[in-house]
Amino acid sequence: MMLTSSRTTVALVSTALLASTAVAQTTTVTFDAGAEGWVGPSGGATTIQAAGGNPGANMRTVFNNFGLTFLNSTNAAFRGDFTTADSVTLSIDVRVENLAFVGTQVSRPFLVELRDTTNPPAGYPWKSVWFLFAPISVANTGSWTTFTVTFDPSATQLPAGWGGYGAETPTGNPILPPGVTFRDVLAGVDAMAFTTLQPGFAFGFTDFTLRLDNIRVTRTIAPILGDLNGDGAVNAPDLAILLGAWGACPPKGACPADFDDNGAVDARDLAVVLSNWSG
Ligand SMILES: [Ca+2]
Ligand SMILES: [Ca+2]
Ligand SMILES: [Ca+2]
Repeated sequence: MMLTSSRTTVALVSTALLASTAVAQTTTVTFDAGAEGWVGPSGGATTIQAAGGNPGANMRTVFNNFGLTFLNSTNAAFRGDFTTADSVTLSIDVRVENLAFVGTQVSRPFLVELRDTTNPPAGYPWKSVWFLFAPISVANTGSWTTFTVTFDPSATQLPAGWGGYGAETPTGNPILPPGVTFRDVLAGVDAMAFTTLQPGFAFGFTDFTLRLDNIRVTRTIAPILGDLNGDGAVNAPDLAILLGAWGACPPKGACPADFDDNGAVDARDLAVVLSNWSG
């Protein structure tokens, strides 16, 4: 039997804050359902292997070049507008079997890059923001290693550990184009890449054999006070839930609409919904 869709789970995470909930949507590419849009470097030998992953199926590439890039420009989970989430977490499992330069084992940078290919700056194929993980090598990541980064997609400044691409300083360091913020790029991501090609650096021909598994994106939406059905808006359906629960609500804490936890759904809770009304 073929699995045909991404493994998408919606987790409801309770918070202690006034009975509201945060919603986290996670997509994980385990390679059990194929590549799900992930492609290896052109010219390399990239295959989906049924075994040897973390666990099971995985993507394996054997490649000789300056560096290698795995790209996804088609799977909606890994592109689009990330700024609709309050927090985003990206992660990937890597295992290096061989990473050699002229016969000697070496390390290479490893980064995740979020590319906006729409209206690229003059002289550049895209503008992007990228986060540098620890270097990969047989010594560092010869067994399965998970790399993870969590960020606020609405940040205007580059968060710690992030770089930009699409322009450069007078000394040749890659930066975001003038007037383009972290958030601007995150609002229109056309492709996500995991790559060894760190912007601003040049590398010699390198022999790579490595495996990838569990490429994951989690988008978390913070709780909104007054949103009783968890749809991200405070409006008529929430008012209906509140009115339907109107009155005494023992025991204390049993009613989500009792925002102030005073043992009754009453005018004070109605005021919370009305004051957070988003329509
Ligand atoms: Ca797997
Ligand atoms: Ca709602
Ligand atoms: Ca109350």
